[in-house]
Amino acid sequence: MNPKTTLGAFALMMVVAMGATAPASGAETTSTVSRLATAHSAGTDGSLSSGQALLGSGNSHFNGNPVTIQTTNSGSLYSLNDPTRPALSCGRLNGPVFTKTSDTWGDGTGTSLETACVDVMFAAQKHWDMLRNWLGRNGVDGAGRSYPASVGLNNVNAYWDGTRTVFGHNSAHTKQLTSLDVVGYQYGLAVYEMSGSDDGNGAEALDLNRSAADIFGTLTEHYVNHPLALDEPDYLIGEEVNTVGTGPLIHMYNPSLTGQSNCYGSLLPPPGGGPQDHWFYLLAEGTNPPGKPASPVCAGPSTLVGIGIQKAARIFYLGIQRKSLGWSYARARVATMQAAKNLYGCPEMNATRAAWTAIRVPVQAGEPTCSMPAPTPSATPSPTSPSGPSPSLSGITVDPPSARVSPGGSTTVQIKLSPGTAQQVTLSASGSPAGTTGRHRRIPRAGPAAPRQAWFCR
Ligand SMILES: [Ca+2]
Ligand SMILES: [Ca+2]
Repeated sequence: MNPKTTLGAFALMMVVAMGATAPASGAETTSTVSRLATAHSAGTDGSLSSGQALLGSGNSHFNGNPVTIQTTNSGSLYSLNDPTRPALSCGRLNGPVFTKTSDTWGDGTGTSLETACVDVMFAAQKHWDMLRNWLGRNGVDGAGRSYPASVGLNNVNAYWDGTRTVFGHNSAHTKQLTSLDVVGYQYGLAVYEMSGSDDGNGAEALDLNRSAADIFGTLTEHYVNHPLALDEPDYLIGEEVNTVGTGPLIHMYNPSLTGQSNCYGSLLPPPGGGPQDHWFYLLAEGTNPPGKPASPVCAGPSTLVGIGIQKAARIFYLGIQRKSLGWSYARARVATMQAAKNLYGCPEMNATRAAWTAIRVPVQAGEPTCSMPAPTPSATPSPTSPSGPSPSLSGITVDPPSARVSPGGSTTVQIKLSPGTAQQVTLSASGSPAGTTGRHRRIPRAGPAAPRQAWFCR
């Protein structure tokens, strides 16, 4: 492969490991691999082996009526299988995927499990689209696949078990826990698990994991962008389902409102994710966003200006691609600052740093600065292999400098020129280990934050 691209913005280099049993040379095999291979075996994900992709009509409980969901037709039956997002399906817990002779689903009530699956399919499909359109990720697992969902858990709970998402009901038995943020949360746990590498079970790692799910749930809600009459975007978790009868479980702009920590250094068991939730809000929205809740700071300057949720999302997402054993708030600070610098530049990196400081994660040794090297117009980069060294060409950065790829999975590195440079650069992939392929594509730089919507001004 020897394509050319002009890197006026930035490009993504994706390295894909082929096969399910032969790890790429230099790549590490993780426990995730066997689980993925099992989940993807024929028949275990509930998907039909063949069928025609359709747009079904759903009567949802949380997302309006009608909603369009992707379904499958096979013979005389329609089913809640999504052939365009492989392995995504929905059925009763320990039962089959829902099927029927018409492609109209649900009755809009909070107690109907078929309706719950309408909401799950809608939310999971939008979550997938958000991953693709905002973050450049190919599916929940990063390799073009999702996971089945089950509804009807007879418990006030919802969870991701490593092979599927499962949804129960609220304490009043009036609603299923299938709102946009709860579904985005559960599939977000899957995305987080399959980003970077295993982060262990340390208290900070668990806290950051919980928060990452909050962020993915919130991103799903913002991507869908429902009007106020429905499940409008916010930085609350569980506000629509009223899980235990006390309203939202998390207020990301002020986690202390539900007993979580606002600040690093005072993590409260069990892991609640409060500090990173708070960081994300401060980065995206700042301390006093018009029409949105104010957010306090724990340290540093009292006023922060947000950079918008899509930029914050991409910085967060690129940061977690560096996740590894012993993941911590300190390492998340460094990783996201590097991500912000590579994706956007100094203003965004400074905003990322300010948000960490504001939740009391202190300055770390080796964190990036903004003294960018002078560009070299004639430079030609040599993109990294997944385990290769970081290129150090003047004016060109590759992030992350290395990554490991599970068999069947992929990783993405970003290649960016210093601001102010626009030049013809030849990308080539060479020295790839056996069983891997490399490809690159150009993606547009994210534009300015979307205009504030009227329904935020309440
Ligand atoms: Ca909402
Ligand atoms: Ca919400």
